[in-house]
Amino acid sequence: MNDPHRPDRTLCRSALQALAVSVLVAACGGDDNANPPTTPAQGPLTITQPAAFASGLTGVVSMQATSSDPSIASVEFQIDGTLIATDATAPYAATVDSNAFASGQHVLRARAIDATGSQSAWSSVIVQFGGSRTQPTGFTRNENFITGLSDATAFAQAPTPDGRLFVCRQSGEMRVVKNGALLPVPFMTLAVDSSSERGLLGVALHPNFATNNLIYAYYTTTSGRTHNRISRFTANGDVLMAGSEVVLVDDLPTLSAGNHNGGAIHFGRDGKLYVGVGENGVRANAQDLTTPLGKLLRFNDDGSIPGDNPFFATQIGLARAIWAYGLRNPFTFAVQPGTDRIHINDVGEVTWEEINVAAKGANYGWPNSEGPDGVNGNITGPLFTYKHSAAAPPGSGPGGFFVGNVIAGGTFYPSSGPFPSQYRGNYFFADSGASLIGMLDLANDSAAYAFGNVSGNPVDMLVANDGALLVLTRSNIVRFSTP
Ligand SMILES: [Ca+2]
Repeated sequence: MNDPHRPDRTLCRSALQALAVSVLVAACGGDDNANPPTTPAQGPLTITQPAAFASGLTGVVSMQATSSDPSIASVEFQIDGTLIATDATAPYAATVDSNAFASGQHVLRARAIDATGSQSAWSSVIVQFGGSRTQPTGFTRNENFITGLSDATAFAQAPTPDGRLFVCRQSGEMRVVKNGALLPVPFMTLAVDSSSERGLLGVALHPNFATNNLIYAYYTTTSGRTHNRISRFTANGDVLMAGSEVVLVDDLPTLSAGNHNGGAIHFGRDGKLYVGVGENGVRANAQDLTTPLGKLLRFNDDGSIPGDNPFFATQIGLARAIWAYGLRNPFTFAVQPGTDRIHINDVGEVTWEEINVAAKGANYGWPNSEGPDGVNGNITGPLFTYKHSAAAPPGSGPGGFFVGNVIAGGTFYPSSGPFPSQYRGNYFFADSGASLIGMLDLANDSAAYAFGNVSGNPVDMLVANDGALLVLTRSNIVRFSTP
């Protein structure tokens, strides 16, 4: 019987004979159906300590790397893409204080540098820090930055010096946070159907809000029939200018199920309004290009549909607004400041949560694909995906040690700001059920690191005008700042 694994075993045996490096025993695995290598060997350098997928590490963590390459001049050690130390003397070693980092997943890397300055590839291990740290050292987490909300769903910040926050409550109120205080008088109170996952679900401020005072909202109305609607409002100071609602999109389909409404809305760098819409509990909607359900939509700021949308020429009605499809419940997405990059957080069913890179006309696969499963044909797989349950061994699967069940919140940290350089330019995401904040290192193959956690259930995130990371939970706004 043909054994597809035989070539690998042969390679492993010869490698063992040639190098006698004990760590390769684990890398080769004990049987033909072994788990992935527990110690990846990349280039001439191998991290021998800690072991890959080591979990519950606390205190000072020792790192060691070995190599049979005599030309090595020094070895550089990193945690989460940041230099820890350089060691010029074998055995190559460094230490990192796990207490300086949030509990959860971190990535340790090492590479060799020879006398000519030439560098090896990074060797890396994924590990999990234990303990109970809720944010990295040097950061402050204020869980009570804003309290007194309930059933919050989304928020946006005015791009003006006052930095007012507009916060949606599912039950229809939009509230204003001004000078660090929740104003008692709502900006407006919309008549909504807030049963199940319906309600006031999204808010965006016009790019020229500072001069035109235009605010956009996505909410479930029962006007005529039960459906989601996108309207534009005009602010008069901290409250709605009476009678200023202009309904821009009123032909989203009549809802059947109460769940999977999506609801996130944001302006792209192109000045277009992007809208995440769930498949409303009907899986087939996501692949059906005749319905706007299960899609990322794209509109002009007046609610009309841009002629350069990918299906404008082939669809009719609201289906012409489709920008990307194959989504289940894109409850949150985020636009990178200064670029066209958009990350869509698609809430999974029972197995995977995923972050997708938005692209014109792309199909993210639902319901034929979820997370890394079933990605084939024209399906665009996720940038990052994590599971609802731990892999075996924990940390070894896609998503590493990240385990959650509702991705809800994402934001790009700008390329400048008070956060240290290793945090800038990265993508932060939140899981509502696991109450965790993760960070994708976009400069390092989108490796994921634990950033922090919160007590409540996140539903949205943004980077405030002052460079702090704000996490909206159902009841509070949590502020992560430096120091
Ligand atoms: Ca997908």
